[in-house]
Amino acid sequence: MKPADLLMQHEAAWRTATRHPFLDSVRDGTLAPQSFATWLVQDYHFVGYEFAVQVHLLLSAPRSAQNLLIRNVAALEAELTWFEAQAKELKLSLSTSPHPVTAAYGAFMRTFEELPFAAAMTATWAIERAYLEAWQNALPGQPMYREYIERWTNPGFASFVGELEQATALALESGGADKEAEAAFLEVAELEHKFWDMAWSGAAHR
Ligand code: HMH
Repeated sequence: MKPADLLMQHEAAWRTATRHPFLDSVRDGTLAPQSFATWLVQDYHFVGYEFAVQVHLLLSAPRSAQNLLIRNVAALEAELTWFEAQAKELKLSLSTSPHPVTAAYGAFMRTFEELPFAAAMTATWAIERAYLEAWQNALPGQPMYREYIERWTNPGFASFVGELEQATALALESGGADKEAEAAFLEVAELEHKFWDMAWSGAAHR
């Protein structure tokens, strides 16, 4: 099994992960400020969890994936700094509690430690691939969201996601982890969908 097979075989699930009224509203400029604020604060929490999980994954990664995973960890740390600056500019507090959906995503990512490396790598790729496609679906987007859209649609990010896909394909080559990899992929698709729903509803975050 290859990563591309997962995208094809689970096209419907993947669509719900990467197409959403939230993204349509980023595109047409009708997004409620509360929804955007919810997304921003919850995504900050999400990236914090993802960072910690990726540090762990790096420790158990095969030699061939270490360079790529180090760059992923560095990118996630830079993303936390970026989110902190965005939040400051918009006067949003980041010291709020994670929404249950965000917490569930964090709990899922912490299971990567128990998964075969190929399955953890599949999920790692799927998480980034989901954001690449989701924000591409918001293009060109309203000027006020330009920086956000750019972050996950720029060619550098797209090629990084391509590298994650290659490393995932390599890890999956032996075929021993296909079942776990497929389950992890589907879990990412579902959690991405729930994450957009949560942001869209503009759930209060205290
Ligand atoms: C919910 N999925 C979510 N947030 C992100 N920042 C990414 C994926 C990409 O890192």
